Amino acid sequence: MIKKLSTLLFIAVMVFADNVDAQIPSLKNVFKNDFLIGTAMNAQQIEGKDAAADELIKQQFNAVTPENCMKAEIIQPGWDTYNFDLADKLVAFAKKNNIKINAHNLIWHSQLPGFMHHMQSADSVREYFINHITKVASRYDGKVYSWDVVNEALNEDGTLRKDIFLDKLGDNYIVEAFRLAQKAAPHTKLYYNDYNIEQPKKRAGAIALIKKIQAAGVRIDGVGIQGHWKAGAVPMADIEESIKEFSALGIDVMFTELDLSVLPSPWDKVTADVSETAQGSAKMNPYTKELPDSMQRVLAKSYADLFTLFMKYKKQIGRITFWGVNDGQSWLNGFPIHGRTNYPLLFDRNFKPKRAFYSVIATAKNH
Ligand code: 9MR
Repeated sequence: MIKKLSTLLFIAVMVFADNVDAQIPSLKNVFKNDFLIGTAMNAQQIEGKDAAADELIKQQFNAVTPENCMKAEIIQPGWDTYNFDLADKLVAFAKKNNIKINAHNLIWHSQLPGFMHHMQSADSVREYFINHITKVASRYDGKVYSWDVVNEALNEDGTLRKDIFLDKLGDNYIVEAFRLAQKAAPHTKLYYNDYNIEQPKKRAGAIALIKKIQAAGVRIDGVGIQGHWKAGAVPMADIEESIKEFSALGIDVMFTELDLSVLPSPWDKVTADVSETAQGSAKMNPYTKELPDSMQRVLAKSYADLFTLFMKYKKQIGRITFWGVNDGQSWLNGFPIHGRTNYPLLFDRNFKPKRAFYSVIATAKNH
């Protein structure tokens, strides 16, 4: 019996070792005195159907953000009909493994429930807005560490995005979202989250927004700079300036969806607006077999530069979250062109650490 058990254990260890190497350094450990290190979790991983990813998450990360399962279309699929199944599983996984959850998100113009799409009445939008925030935020108060209360509310020029909430509720809706979240989730940190807010105009818009929330006497604890950038072209000076300016507002700064695309962009702009897609071509998908060493180096250098900067401002930075566990699981394989092979993260498609992983580790004090 004991022999049988030890054989089984041996096989299990071999299978595990095949995917996740227990010997590699751990991001969460090497940065434990600096900031939280997070990853996004998809449904498979939350359901426990991706054992290798789950092992790597436990080994490397002390923060997780649900990639999709707490978004409105999933958590409230029908009017006043909620589905907390996956979100509750995530809470259980995180509790068991001592991981902090950044819940994502309460108010966002995208991935709204179907019933919102043609909603005309301002009263109905208001009812949805109040009920959704109150119900979802209060359920997870004390169970999640933080909420992205409002996500991506700004245009590139810093003005407010013309979405259903602005249209029906007016330009105070963001302050109201934070006020409702503060009431429903008194033990949860409350954040504003967006992409490109390191860019000067959009950053100025975000600062004005945060000041407006603060001036209303409403709590906002932090700002999330998403960090969807390009390897070899990371806007370092803008990022540094943003850390300074946002932290001067007395709030935490987070990098919340970090990934560095290595593929050519069909446009001359950087965006994470999922409504923008483009046509594919072989030229646009140059590394279908593997990422050449020259590009691995570019990626590693960009990550090293970023983490060197993050370490410089570790007092101001609360968390760095990567948007996915391994390259094969990144949204960037499908955006802005479907079916490409991208390599934006620290772990390859077999969960093996890349050169970029070691370049990040090397920036830590205790590696
Ligand atoms: O990674 C997410 C992807 O699985 C979804 O299909 C997509 C749909 O909107 O959302 C992605 O995550 C986004 C995040 O929630 C907000 N910032 C931009 C992210 C990448 O699109």
